[in-house]
Amino acid sequence: MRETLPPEMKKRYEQAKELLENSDNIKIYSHTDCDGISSGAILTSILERLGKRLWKNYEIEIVNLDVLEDLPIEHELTIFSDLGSGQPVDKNANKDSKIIILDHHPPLRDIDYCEKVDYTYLEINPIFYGIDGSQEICGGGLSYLLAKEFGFKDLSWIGVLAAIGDMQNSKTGKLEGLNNAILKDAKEEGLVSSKTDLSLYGKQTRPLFAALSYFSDVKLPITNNQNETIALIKKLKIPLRNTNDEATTLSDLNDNQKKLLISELIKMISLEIPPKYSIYVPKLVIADSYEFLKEDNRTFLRDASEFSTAMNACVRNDRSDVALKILGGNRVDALDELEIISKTHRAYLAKNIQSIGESKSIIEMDNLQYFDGTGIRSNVVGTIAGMILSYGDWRKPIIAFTQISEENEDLKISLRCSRLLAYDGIHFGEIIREVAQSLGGNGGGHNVACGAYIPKDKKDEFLNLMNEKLKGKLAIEY
Ligand SMILES: [Mn+2]
Repeated sequence: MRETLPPEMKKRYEQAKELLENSDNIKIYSHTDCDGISSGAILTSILERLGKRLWKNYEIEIVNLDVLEDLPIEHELTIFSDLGSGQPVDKNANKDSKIIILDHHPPLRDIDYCEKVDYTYLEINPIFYGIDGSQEICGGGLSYLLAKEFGFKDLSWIGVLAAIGDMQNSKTGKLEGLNNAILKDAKEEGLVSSKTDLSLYGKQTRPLFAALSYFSDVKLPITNNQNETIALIKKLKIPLRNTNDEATTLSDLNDNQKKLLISELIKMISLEIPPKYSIYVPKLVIADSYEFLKEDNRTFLRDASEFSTAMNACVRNDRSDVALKILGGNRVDALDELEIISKTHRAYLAKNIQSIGESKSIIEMDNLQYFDGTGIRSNVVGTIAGMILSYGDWRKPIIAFTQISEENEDLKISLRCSRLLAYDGIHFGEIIREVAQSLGGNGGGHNVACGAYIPKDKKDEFLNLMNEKLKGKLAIEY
């Protein structure tokens, strides 16, 4: 995988730099997720540093994809980041419009489209150059590369955060290609460190016994059972409290203790899985982890995964303003607000997970399982599905549905699955897109986490079609 920009792509960055320098009235649209908010933060930092704010002449809006359908193009320069390639965003452009798109999603228009229109249209998308937009670079990375044109290499850490938030490392357990080049910049700047680590969520802030209990790619005796995780920790002679008498977190462990835990987990997993999955087991427990060196230890801003969760909590609770402040380095009030948002968010998730997990409302079909998430906000139903997986059967994907919004009764579908299924080659994002489109909806996403929108009366048909499509693809009997 290449770590430098193809010359043609680099040329477009030089053009983008010029457009930014020469425009005064600028609008940024970015996507409502960690990657989108990260790109937005990088772009605003660039504009701030160019002095664009002095005349209050740029604004940023963090939006869902559906607002892009009929957007007026009113500013001198409009920048779309982490979105735009897949939507008709230039529909209302006129000959004076200038548009920049920095997106890593599959493009609707081809690489030469800019030559066919009479306005300035500059689309930078890695897919045009054979670079994989799902694991080599994301929206935040693309925005960082623009910052780098200006010499702002200190923004590289946000590119790393974006990549982790976008799960760009999910296939191999580490950042690769252009993402790795960005990581190198961040290391050179002394902002990020990375190491091979035990792959558990909550390294800095979750007690180890809790972090272990959330393991759900395979149902283990420790899954959702903190008595078992505590017994395991004691068995390995790892102290439950650290030297400061706080609950031990993964970040407190030394290499030897991590090794013990890794080999114990590998043993436990191997007992539970069909042989064909054996080769993937190490990838379930070992992955690179990334730390932000300017953040305090034992805070959720120190570890890239935990930081990305906090950013998602903001955007999903309509508080992208707080996320932008945090990323822009304005921590004074924003940190308190972030704390409250994260807490409320966690409580909302926990309440829903408990009621679904305990009411045994997961319904089994031959090749999938699902639950009715009616009442759950559509922008968190995926997160909840991922957490509910540990109460169901890890051999099958789990599907949840809920109403899109109060005004829109159509259904938002989310699918989550064990990483083992994805490693085994099933791309659920593609399957769900196909099925949703055949029912007049749309969908897509990653192989382990994806979603769709379908008409409200198509639920049963959707489930039956998915069930049918997955026939023979899963290792259910062994
Ligand atoms: Mn993205």
